[in-house]
Amino acid sequence: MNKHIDNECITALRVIGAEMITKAKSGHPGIVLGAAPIVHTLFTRHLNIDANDEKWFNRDRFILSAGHGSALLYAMLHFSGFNIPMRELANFRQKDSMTPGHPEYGHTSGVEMTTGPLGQGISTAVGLAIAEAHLAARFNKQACDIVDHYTYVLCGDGDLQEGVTMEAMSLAGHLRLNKLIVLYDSNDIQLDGSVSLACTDSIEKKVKSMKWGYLRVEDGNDVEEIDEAIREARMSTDRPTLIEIKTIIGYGAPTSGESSIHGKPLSEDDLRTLKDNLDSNQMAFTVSKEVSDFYHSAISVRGAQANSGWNYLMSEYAKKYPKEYDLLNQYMFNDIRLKDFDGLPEFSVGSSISTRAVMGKVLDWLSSKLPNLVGGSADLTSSTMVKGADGIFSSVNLSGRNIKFGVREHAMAAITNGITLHGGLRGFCAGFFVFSDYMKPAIRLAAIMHLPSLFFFSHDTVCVGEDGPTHQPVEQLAMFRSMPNTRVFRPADAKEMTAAMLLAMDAKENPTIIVSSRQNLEVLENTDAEGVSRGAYIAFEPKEEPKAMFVTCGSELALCIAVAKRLEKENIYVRVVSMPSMDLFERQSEEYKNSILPKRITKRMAVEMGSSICWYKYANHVHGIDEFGKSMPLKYIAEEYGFTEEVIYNEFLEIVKN
Ligand SMILES: Cc1ncc(C[n+]2csc(CCOP(=O)(O)OP(=O)(O)O)c2C)c(N)n1
Ligand SMILES: [Mg+2]
Repeated sequence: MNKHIDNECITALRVIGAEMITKAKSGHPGIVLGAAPIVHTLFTRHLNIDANDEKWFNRDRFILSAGHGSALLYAMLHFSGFNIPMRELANFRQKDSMTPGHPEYGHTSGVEMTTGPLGQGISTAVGLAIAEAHLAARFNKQACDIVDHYTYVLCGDGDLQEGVTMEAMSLAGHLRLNKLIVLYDSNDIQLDGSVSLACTDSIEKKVKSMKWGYLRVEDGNDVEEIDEAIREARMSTDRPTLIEIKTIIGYGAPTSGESSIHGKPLSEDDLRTLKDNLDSNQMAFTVSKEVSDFYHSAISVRGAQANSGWNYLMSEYAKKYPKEYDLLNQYMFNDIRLKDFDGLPEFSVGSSISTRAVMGKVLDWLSSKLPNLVGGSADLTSSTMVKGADGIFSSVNLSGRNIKFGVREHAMAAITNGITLHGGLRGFCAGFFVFSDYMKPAIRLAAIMHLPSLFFFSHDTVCVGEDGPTHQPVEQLAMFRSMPNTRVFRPADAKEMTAAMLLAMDAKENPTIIVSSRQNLEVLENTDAEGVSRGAYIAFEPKEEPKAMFVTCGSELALCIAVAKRLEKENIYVRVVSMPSMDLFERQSEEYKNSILPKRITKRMAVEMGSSICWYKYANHVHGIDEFGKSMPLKYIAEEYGFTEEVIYNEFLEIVKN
């Protein structure tokens, strides 16, 4: 290998990365200068990507888990031929630039995932690797490995300190995801100072105990050594690999090796010193033709060749396995759709069933119709009733679609995102609603990335009962309803639940959260699938013009209807609006919204067994729960919090009178 050109290129990466940050007066030069040789080696010798076919299905995936190294990623993607012109590198972190502070999926070409919250990248990558392994098992044929790529991650010390990373790595090792390779930028420094101030774990022992391979590169500037380690990692047949690469943070800068270089831009003087130290005489934001030519041939040409080789393989596959080829195309273009509703579970009015049971039944039916649904529960299958089809996904049954996530909620959500992010598959997962707290950072990323991941929850309210306040959700609905680009459904009965599940399948650009009841709920004659698709609808209309109304959802709908019927007998006319999804309702036309919640009806009361805060937009009186729950059997709960006909009736009368 030509050592000279590798060094030229790495210097160019370092200098441009540092220039970007200095010009922006903001960013993280430490990792850019320290890890440039790692990224250079991976991109020029291993990573199969094609800037002219960005979404090439079988490309290798590269996730910059240490998202603060964005300048390095953007510079590398620029040299790899992606649509990031040099002026956009110079525009780093500026308003409306292509190069925002941290990498943003869907915003910058070549960026595979939004990163920045440490731990999310590496955990999501486990989902990508699961997707690859599953699709390979599903579609590959003898001598026709149509799905066959690696998932690479660059992470730092911080990523490995996050709990979510340990959850995800533990599952990845258990599942023997041998095509997952983590490059660990091990520089012994983090933001506040030396890593040893906060962490003295042996990463080697830790990862080995989780059934990972561990390799170590002593000199993070040695391209050959890094290359050799990646080569070895790629040979692994039974475990993922972490390569610990010893680097020097801020290499070449006056304060290299110190924590101050982590997030402090170099001054103009420091930049000059850096260039002197690295023997660079590049003008600002320029590179030699030698460098750009090398990158073109080592990344773009090599990647395009790999892509055309794959296309040839696909044409062979199409000839030999036309049916599978058609199906694979449907997977690849996310075109797996419901063609009929044969066998869709039905629930008769008047019968009684928990919405979690409905969720499970409808999901089983959906899985039988949609072969690309993959997911499972966090060790709660018998409670959430959510599971995937075709047996447990494991190293000996990679075509299984039921993932046993174990009690790893946070990683479960991130992995679900990775499965969806890969393309071809739709990831889902499930747990107790109260423990959605453990999943929030990953759900937030799904929303930011516009990923249609599916999050199913059971045990929606304090009606959990005996398990007490730790298990009784109160504020979680408010949390998710306030999250942008997130669709939350809290269905009132089996019919609304079925409708919500079907709607969730159509989502393309937002995560969906569906929250179900533990307790049985009567299937109401008033509920309506079409209404669910509008987010809110009139579930009960009195026989004369309503002067007041209830706005409610979930198990409280039946209660409000019962009260409204009683009031009707007393000639007090009250409308009941079922609002299973505030987000979906907000997206309806003004005309529709006014027809459901007309301004003339000013006396409104919202009723929900949860935090009242999200309801004041729709009602001036809210009967909610603004305290933590209490442990007691279900039969006492309604009384304890005033969710009885008597209490709601009396409260409502007060409102109507005033
Ligand atoms: C969840 C989360 N917590 C905190 C931060 C802020 N942060 C960004 S980088 C960093 C230091 C991480 O250290 P390391 O990974 O070793 O990066 P290095 O300093 O070596 O570049 C911190 C605390 C973050 N981005 N995400
Ligand atoms: Mg570090």
